Amino acid sequence: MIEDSKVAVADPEAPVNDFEVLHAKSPVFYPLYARKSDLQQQTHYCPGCGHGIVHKLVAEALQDLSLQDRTILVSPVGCAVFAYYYIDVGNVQVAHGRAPAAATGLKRACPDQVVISYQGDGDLAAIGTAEIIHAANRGEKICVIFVNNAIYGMTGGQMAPTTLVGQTSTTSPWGRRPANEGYPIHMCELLNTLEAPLFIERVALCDNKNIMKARRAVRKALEIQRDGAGFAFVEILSPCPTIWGLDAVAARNWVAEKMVPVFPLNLFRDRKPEPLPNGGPPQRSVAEVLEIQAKPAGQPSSAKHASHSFQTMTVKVAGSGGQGALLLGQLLAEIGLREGLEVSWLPSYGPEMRSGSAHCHVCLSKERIGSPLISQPDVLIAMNEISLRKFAPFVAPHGLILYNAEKLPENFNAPEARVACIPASEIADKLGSMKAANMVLLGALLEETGCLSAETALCVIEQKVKKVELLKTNREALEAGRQFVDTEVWTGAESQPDGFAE
Ligand SMILES: Cc1ncc(C[n+]2csc(CCOP(=O)(O)OP(=O)(O)O)c2C)c(N)n1
Ligand code: SF4
Repeated sequence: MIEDSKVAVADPEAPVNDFEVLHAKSPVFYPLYARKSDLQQQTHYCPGCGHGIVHKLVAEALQDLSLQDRTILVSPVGCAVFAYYYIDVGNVQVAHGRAPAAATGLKRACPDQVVISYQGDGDLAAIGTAEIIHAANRGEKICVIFVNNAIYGMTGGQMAPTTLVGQTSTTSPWGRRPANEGYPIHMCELLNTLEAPLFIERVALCDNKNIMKARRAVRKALEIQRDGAGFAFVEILSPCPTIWGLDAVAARNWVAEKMVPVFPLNLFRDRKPEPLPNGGPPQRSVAEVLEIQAKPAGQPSSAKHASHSFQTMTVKVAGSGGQGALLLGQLLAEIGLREGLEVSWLPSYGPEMRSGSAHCHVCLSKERIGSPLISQPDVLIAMNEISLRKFAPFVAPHGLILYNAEKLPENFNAPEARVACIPASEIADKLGSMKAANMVLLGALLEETGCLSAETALCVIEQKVKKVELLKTNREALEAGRQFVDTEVWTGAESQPDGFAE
């Protein structure tokens, strides 16, 4: 545990500022740890665990380099899973082994941030082997802190890729035998065969001198990130007294005596970044990459969004495979993108190629979108009865449901949302193709909510559909959906004369 240590003065009643602070917990740590209400002064790590020391080295380096406000820490699955309770930076906790991939995405999306991937050996060298190798090979501008304690700590001591030959574990109770379990994997040496990494060092938490070396290595790796230079990897041999069945001191000694001979300490690489030809790959806007015309940059956001009455609008489109629910969502997102909105589209479908269930989440927003997952959509477009029954209860109160049928099914308990029935499949069939039912529903949505412009929708459809005949049907279907909303009597759970509840 990391605690303030202070030198006491003679008068115990003296005000706090009479104490001389010799060494205090880094302000990069939260003052209190909110993980458990009764344990706010201490971490969850076992006494003598290396993770606490590594956290301290990272926090102090971030403080000294003034990086706290521009750092994102990606924490792993493993004993360090709760790092976000302790280190007060941007925090993301990711699935087992995926930290380098998540760190890649974060760094590319937020190039000004310093991104740290913090991982144990089970996480990094077993489940995440592919992620770390490819992130290193691409030379991602991230710092990887690899805490190697030769065992899976969190799961109670199963064998890790780094477990020593002869070392017992719950899954190798006879001791690791190379003929059966292979040899320990040396991650630094492995990564050192790649071209791109700039910095690779192995250090150990076996005594104070080596902890100081570890401190320098962590600092160096973070300086490389501060300068936006490239990939840095620090492997830290670290004690796990609990699983090793040793006390804290004996565990430190075990690092020096058993681990270091197998994993020699070394500065494998410390390179300067090489200038990229022509300054590196071109950075192009999303609109440019997708070959769609975006609004001119620099337009004030109020003008840019003048035509959108909402701040954020979320839509779930659901149906069975082949009905075009996912395509409808994609079109909505693309129309929004063309109109200068932030958009996301997240599909979800079953294993069947056709006739399985399929749905997608679409978010249209004037602000950056935190998560593409939508639990309470403003609008549900239900293309069949199963989707209606499944998702209607989750629609936001006073939201809107567009249902692909002439009337609601029997025994349907309508939620607090407005419900409108549109026989989209029938309308589309009369126009020549049932497949255009999604266009009918798109037209109905645009007309009813005014969320996006029908003109932009037409442009998108014209760009997507190359066959003249199909294009004609899709155009007509879009228009038919709009007309239906305008002219037909709607049926709905709480219908007003126009088919919608107030
Ligand atoms: C996707 C997934 N796979 C496996 C697990 C089980 N699991 C949780 S922690 C862990 C081991 C992590 O060990 P290590 O990376 O060595 O970190 P340590 O706990 O030793 O710091 C495993 C296998 C999990 N929770 N989730
Ligand atoms: S089990 Fe090992 S790695 Fe996990 S907190 Fe305890 S000492 Fe640390």
